[in-house]
Amino acid sequence: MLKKWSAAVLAGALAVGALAGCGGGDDAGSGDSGGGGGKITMGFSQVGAESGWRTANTKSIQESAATAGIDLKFSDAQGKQENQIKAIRSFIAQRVDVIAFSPVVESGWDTVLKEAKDANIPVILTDRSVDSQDKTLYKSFIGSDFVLEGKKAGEWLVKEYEGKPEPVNIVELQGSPGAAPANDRKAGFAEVIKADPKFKVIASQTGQFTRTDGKEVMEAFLKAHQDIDVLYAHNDDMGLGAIEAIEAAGKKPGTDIKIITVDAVKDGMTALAAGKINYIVECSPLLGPQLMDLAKKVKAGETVEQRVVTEETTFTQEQAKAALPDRKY
Ligand code: GYE
Repeated sequence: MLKKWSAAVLAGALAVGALAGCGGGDDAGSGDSGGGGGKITMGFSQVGAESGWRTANTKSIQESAATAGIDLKFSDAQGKQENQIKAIRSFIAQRVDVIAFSPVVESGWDTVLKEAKDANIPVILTDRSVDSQDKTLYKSFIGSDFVLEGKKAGEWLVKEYEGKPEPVNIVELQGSPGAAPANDRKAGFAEVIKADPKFKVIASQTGQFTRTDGKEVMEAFLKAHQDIDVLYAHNDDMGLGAIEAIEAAGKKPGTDIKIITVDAVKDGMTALAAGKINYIVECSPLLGPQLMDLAKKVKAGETVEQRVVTEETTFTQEQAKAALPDRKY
């Protein structure tokens, strides 16, 4: 039984090594790579490379690890929870000092997090959280308040249509199924708009947080519904894909169909400044520096806050024009 388990861990370790394509193989199997020398080793499992947000987030983590002198073992899960579980098991087998990851989906983490806890390896969640009831399974969660983001999107809409009694037909492009930002951005938005029955979500489907799917699903929405007033997309990339579909259908994005998105990456902000998007709720991907600080504190045995909420704002078209020249990502 034990043998079988070890073999599985080893297979996982090899798979992750191959996936990550980075160094660190020299200390594999040495027993305690994080022990001596004082240099912290962090195993990080990233969701994938689905969006501009994700690209900026990966860059932030890699750069800040280098700056902080932390040895980063980076693994890309390519959007699959099973890959993340394999990566985490491999990090445990390698005895890294800290494990950090951005969970692809919210549920199904208890077993592997328990394995990390039993191995005495602290876990820090970044960007997205898990729905585990046992909060001792991780030290901290640093990331945005996605429900609040959805609420901010809804609040803009309510203001925009204030005093106009006609029904407002909304289509929604959801993030990847089961992901915390998809669940929460939907919930926060729904909570705000339900106050007025004139707001009607006439179609809501996943666009997987990608441009390609955003475009495809919007094409289908446009074919099925002649009377779309508003698009609410859970990220910029899906909104940008949808803009292509709207233009191809001979409509004017931002005018014929109002568009609200979340993230505020450069491409989104450019479309906002150009009048093709109407409002963006910011979600910051620059989590690297805070994550490295947390890792150092956790390694030093200091107590850290269970929850660190990222500071964020919102952008109108005018604000986007002003902010664009200095936008870093
Ligand atoms: O909004 C989206 C990305 O988890 C906050 O994931 C992140 C989301 C982000 O793919 O663009």
